[in-house]
Amino acid sequence: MNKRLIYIIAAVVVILVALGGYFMVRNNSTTTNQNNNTPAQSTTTQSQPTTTQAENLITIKGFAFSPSDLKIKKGTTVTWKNEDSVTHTVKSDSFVSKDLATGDTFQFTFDTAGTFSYICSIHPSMTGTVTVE
Ligand SMILES: [Cu+2]
Repeated sequence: MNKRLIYIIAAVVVILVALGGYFMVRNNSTTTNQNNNTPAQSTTTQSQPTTTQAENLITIKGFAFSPSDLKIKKGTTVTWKNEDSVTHTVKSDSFVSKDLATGDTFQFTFDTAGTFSYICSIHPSMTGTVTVE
């Protein structure tokens, strides 16, 4: 009789330990998931510097330069990107690009202060200005 009782108690203890272990593992994995969420949020915040780079980008779209009046500091490189379906150019007294097909870019570094007016030599009604401080 006593031996049977000991076996039953032992069995109950084993089941309780097993269940306890199961719930502990479950709680741990939940905590790990919460930790994984935190770095993902900070990655989203890091995408902000992209806006700063775009400041020196002039897009050519809809037969217009955008922004048409860009202010920069001396030594800054400006990039023009043609996003139109037709070919455009960037032409001024100081710099001239080749024919820019769709997706093509042109870069110029402004080392002297002043106001630089430019046009598209194919469509002279397209005008823009870069002011270098
Ligand atoms: Cu043009």
